[in-house]
Amino acid sequence: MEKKNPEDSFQVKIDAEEKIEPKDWMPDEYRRNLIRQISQHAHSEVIGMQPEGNWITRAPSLRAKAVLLAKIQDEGGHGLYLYSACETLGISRDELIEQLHSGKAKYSSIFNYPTLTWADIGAVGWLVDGAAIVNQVSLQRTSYGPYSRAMIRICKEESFHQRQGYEIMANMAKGTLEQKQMAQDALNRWWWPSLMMFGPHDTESAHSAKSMKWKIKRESNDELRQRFIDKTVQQAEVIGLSIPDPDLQWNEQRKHYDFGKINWEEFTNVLNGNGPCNKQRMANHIQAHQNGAWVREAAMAYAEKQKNKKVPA
Ligand code: FAQ
Repeated sequence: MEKKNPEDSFQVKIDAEEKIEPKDWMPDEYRRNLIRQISQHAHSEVIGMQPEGNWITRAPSLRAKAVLLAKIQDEGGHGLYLYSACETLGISRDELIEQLHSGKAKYSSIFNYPTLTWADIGAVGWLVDGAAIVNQVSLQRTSYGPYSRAMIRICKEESFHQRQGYEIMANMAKGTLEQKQMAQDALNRWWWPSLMMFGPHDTESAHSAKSMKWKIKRESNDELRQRFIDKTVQQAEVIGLSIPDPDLQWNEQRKHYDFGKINWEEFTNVLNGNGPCNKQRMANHIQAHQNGAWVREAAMAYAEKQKNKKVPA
């Protein structure tokens, strides 16, 4: 009988919706593409703690502070699940961090924008977590087992994050005129960068074809972006805020909102390290990593000691 080549058998498994596990054979390019995407995702979760961390000490109430703290800790936890999933592909945590610090690995463009007022914390939760959920619900069905399982757990926590942000926006929108203006201003500044989180249009997306074939990604950048817009426009209406897009219009034929042009020049500029906060975000991460060296060394020394301990007969 003619032997199937491993690429074909791999694709048969993918098409049959079987999960690929760490010890299974996989094409090198599948492995590389996953490492790229999962590590970018992990770095995003961890760098994403910075714009929110900026407001812990200035949260307007004890309740708001406790909720924000819990949310930021969740993001750190998401980073850890994702780094662990990525390590199952044969790359070490040190290499992943090195790739982030050298600029070889990206993190989401959205975290290079500043959080100027408390309303920005609302906008981050509502829009950034809202966009992240749309993307991650879809990724729960990704073909790589450890990534898929991490996503299922992460999605449970993200929906609380989105509500935390929407509650802040809803309260500010029904507050004083000044508070409502702050909420609108935050929406104006975070709307377009949130749409950029979904990546370039499908026709420009370098990795989509392969990632869709291998079911790393289950829906395209444009499909997910459209779903986010359709959901969010209605949420804005409910709290009386307006989406800053004069071209936004319900299209009865498509049963979707049409929307204006995204500024891809701004997106490229941020990806190239020239967004408002890129340098600050990276400098903070490098410094925190260096400051934590003694903790890593102590943990490794303890693990080594435990390994060498004689087991009593
Ligand atoms: N920012 O060919 P594609 C969160 C890059 S988690 C930066 O379309 P792909 C939670 C892309 O890497 C947010 N770079 O790429 C939270 C590639 O460059 P490369 C993160 C971007 O991978 C909330 C190039 O452009 N979520 O927010 C971006 O097929 C609040 C060509 O693009 C994930 O990472 C971007 N926005 O599709 C935490 C989800 N878009 O690598 C704290 C998982 C594209 O060749 C507070 N990732 N690029 O150098 C994905 O679903 C995909 O990777 C996409 C991009 C959809 C992001």
